[in-house]
Amino acid sequence: MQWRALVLGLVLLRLGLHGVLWLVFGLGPSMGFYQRFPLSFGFQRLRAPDGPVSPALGSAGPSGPSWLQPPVPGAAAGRRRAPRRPGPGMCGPAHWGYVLGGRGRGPDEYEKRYSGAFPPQLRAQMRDLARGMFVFGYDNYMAHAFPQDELNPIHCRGRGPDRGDPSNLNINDVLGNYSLTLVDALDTLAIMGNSSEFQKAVKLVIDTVSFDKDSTVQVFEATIRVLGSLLSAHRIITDSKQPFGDMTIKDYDNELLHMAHDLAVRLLPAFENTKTGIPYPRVNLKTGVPPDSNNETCTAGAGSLLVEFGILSRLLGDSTFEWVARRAVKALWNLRSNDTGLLGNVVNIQTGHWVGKQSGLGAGLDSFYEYLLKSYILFGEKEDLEMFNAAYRSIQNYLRRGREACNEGEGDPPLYVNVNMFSGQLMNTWIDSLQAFFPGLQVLIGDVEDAICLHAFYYAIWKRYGALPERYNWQLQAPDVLFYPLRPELVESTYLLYQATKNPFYLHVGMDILQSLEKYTKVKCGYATLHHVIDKSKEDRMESFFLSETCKYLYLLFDEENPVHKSGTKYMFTTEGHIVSVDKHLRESPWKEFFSEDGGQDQEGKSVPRPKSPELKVINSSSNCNRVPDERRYSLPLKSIYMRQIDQMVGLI
Ligand code: DMJ
Repeated sequence: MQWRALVLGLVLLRLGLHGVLWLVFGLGPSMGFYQRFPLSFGFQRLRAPDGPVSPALGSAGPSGPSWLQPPVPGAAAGRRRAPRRPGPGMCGPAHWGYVLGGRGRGPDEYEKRYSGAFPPQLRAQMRDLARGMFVFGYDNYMAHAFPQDELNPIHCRGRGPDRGDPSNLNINDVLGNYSLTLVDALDTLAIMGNSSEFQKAVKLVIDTVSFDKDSTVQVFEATIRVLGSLLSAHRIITDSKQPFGDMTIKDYDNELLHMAHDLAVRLLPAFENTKTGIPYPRVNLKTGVPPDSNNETCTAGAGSLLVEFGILSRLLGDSTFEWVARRAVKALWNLRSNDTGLLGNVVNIQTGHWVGKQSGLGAGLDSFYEYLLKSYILFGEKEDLEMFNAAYRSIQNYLRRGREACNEGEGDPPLYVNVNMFSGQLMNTWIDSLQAFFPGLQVLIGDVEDAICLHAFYYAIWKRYGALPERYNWQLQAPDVLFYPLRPELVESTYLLYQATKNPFYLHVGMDILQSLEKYTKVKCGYATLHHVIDKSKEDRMESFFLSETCKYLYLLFDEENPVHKSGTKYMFTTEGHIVSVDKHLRESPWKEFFSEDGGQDQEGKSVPRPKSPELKVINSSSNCNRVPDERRYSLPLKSIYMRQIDQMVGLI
């Protein structure tokens, strides 16, 4: 009798205990007794670390993810809510690990791998690795390729324009016979504090580079890689504060600015004889627009010139350059769809008809969006911000698929797809590696949460291949286009997200990227384009953006004390990764009345003050999370259950 009472008592005690746990924490169903009751609290419907896929989490199964479905009309309209900024919880203890990860079993695999602090020694090691990567590529370029444009890193040779095959645009659009790699790398030398090499390189550029060349180049490429770099280096040289060390040049007489002017004048013919004001895609630096020129241009190519042209105009006090670049942006903007507000990716510059109706965030459109915002940050013209905000709304309404919030809720993670600009209907099921820049742009506007999710998707693809395929088909869970030319976009977003969140997760990501670059792309004389991200075969090409962007962002990610994010100066990166300081002189345009529709005045003729610039997250280093002792643990920026979901959706696990 006594033992029966004891058993009954124990059973009642257990029931009571489970009841309390169930009511307070929702832990009941995981315990044997309750397993038959399909209770459905939010997180219990998500997949346990080793459990089956829950329909509530979304579908990477045979029917495909929900990204195939059109967004519910108007559903995303309100998504541009007050952006959720990373709160103090970002740096707090990993409490989600208990709730979502390995309940009762300690941190799950993601937490084990990513939530630990990043020791300062490891960080310094990674910074040195990034610097070494740049130095190896740069020194080999100087030894084997200069004064040619690019380094062929496998055969240790130089490469210039393909004169034998003018239709080889992949080469000829970029290589102008103007020592491209040296010019493009100038400000990376300064950022790495290498004043002697910076001074030597600037003198070489001044003494040996000429734009009086019979080269037909793409206006966009010449602008972002060459013009932008010359302007950036000029500003570094003439900066009275010299935050990177002594980067002054003896007897400097604004030569780089004059060179930038010379180049821009040679690009100007592209803006003539065009009925829409949208420029021709290519010019010959000696003779202007070729007689057989193509009338079709991509939106990003024609509409992402304003930052460099605007800086040049404002430094010279000559409105011409900004005027033509701004006219092109407005012409494109006026051609957007009345229904969706979206732009296509290819347009005829004479008729204004859209030849390519695909609207997405990657190739053909990427930097168009980027420069609407960055032009505003730099010049403070209100209309640029208005265009950007309207574009961002259309992107959210028509391109964004998946669950509303990145870090909570059910369904597939958010993804930005390619749609028809007029109907908003899905055009294909791939995303490209260029789109990986977008989380960085979202950081600048403060939409950090969405940035975290999109970045995580691209990082999952990187983890799968050790690189980013040029196009990845999310429905097939396989690459559509297999090469990886050492692009910077994922590193760029990683760096900007780290600056915004200070979450060491992004240092782990950077280390991962750095190590796979070393492993898969390093060759005898530099770093080589991956021809095939699966078999890791290579092409003998190292594009100039590898030194100007990829190495720079990796270095900055690990160089905590760098003046770019330490000094009182605010820097912005051009689309080619060149730094420009944001200062009030660039915001003083003497010709404002020509550009601004309101002429700087309200309807009653009173002058309107310039809008304040948004606070740049990139220079906000108020958090001290990077200085915590090594044993600290951090909550992951994206809950581990969602990381797992994304890894499954790209076929990684
Ligand atoms: C670079 O030239 C620039 O980042 C540009 O905006 C896009 N393409 C390359 C890098 O991928």
